[in-house]
Amino acid sequence: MNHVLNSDRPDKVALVEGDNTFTYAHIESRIEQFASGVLAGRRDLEEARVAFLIPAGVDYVTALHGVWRAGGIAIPLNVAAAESEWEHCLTSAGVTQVIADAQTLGSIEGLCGRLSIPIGTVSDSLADSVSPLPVLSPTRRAMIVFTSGTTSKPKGAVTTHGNIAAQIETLITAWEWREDDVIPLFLPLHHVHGIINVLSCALWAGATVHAMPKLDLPALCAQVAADTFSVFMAVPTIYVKLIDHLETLEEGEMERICEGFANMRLNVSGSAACPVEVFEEWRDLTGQMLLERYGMTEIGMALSNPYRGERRPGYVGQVLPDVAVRLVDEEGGIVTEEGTPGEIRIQSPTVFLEYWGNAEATEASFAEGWFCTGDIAVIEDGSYRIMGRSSVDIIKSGGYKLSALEIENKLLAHPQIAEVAVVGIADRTWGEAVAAVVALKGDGDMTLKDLRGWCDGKLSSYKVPKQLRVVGALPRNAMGKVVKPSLKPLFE
Ligand code: MCA
Ligand code: AMP
Repeated sequence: MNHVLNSDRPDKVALVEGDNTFTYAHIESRIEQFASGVLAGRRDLEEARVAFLIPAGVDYVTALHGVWRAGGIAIPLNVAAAESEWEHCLTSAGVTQVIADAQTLGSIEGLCGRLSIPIGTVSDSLADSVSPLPVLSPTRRAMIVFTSGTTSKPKGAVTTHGNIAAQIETLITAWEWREDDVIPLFLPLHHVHGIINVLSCALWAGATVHAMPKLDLPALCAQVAADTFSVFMAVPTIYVKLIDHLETLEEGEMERICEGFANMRLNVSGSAACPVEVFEEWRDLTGQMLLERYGMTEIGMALSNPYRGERRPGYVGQVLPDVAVRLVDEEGGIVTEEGTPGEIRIQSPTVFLEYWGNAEATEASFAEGWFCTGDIAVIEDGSYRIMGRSSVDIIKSGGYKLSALEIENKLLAHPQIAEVAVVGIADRTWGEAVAAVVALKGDGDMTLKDLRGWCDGKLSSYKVPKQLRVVGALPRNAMGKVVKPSLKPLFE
């Protein structure tokens, strides 16, 4: 169970990081050294929480797998988060050790000092000799991924080794992952999309991952044009950015890049709805029919268009292997007819164990043993279509799930803000863009620039409002609750 790194061909390149390549055998031995180092004489970390702040690359893989092998719970953190966001993750999960890299160490070591959490790099923890590593059952906790939701602070979703294996296996089967696959990894590695769908599936299959610390479109496209990759996975925003980028290039270069995409065996879109226009523009440019799928941090992937078969634009396809899906209507009845909407509920070995330290939230998220996603869908001609979410307080921007409540709570600390409501407004690039409506104390004014400047360092930059409207008072219903749908027209 703890060997999710392929061991069939040790000499094969597992990871490319800049000019460096790392074989499976090399990574395996580094993981064992690191696991032995963090164990520091103990036999098992016994689910101690080890957080890490490392961009995509060999150190990330070493830390993730090393913590798993040592019996710890791995907590990948957002390398670009604000300090208060890291603090919430470290304290709420009771983190006992932080691993950073040369670049990130400086930004988090002050916080770790204040919280008395030991911090070091991967190299600091590589043991000279390998000690016996614990044998882990699939029911053991393996990872915590922080996810925003309908609460103001992100919750830590805990997956077991068994959950992770099931999340990987269903995709290996459905998308026919192969040892000769090569995939670029530019997605953030504190979310399931990057961690499971790209990195873990590739390393399980014995494929090769090109790790990129961030999305660099020209560099990525040059590699695509050179036919480096066979599989490509991204959020819809990245396809929009690619389409825009391609349109700026001279014809020959654009054609070479489009040809590179055309030659791949698979292009996947997910984490947010892929607009039909994006599907069509991508098909017209590259000939690729994007495979759109649906998932969530708590469940891995659940629905997917087929690898072989019709991929319908605007639909997320059918149920993945070993996953059970039901739709439940507002009265709690199971939907039995096509065309009737209901909330997506999931039962599957891929479904997470719990929210860390939050039994109440865990219990509230299940009904009769089924995980309640909060997403509303309908089946039409055998294919699921996502219609929206049951909560107005969740915003999907560029694939990130953001909590309007979390952003509102931060903005309320602004000395001039009396009332605030945050909503997601339709945006071609981001899917939804964060927009704030504020009522001010006194008769001052506020510009978007002022507000964004004030947010700097207090929130991850992608959560900072992109639009602002100042009003006299927020519209409220008889219960005193802000009527959020009535705010969206302010931005039209
Ligand atoms: C960057 N910016 C954003 C976002 N990303 N604004 C809103 N929403 C965003 N998602 C802003 C920055 O704050 C910055 O603003 C400016 O854009 C440039 O930032 P930069 O980092 O250079 O942008 P980028 O590299 O072009 O990033 C865009 C991105 C990134 C590559 C699309 O957002 C991304 O990697 N998104 C994927 C997220 C993801 O993997 N989600 C999976 C979770 P300023 O200039 O003002 O500072 S969902 C999941 O895991 C489930 C299981 C699933 O189904 O997959
Ligand atoms: P996260 O909680 O960050 O893992 O994001 C999961 C959420 O992203 C889901 O609950 C959906 O709301 C949304 N999502 C993921 N994939 C899709 C998709 N293909 N279409 C529409 N929404 C999606």
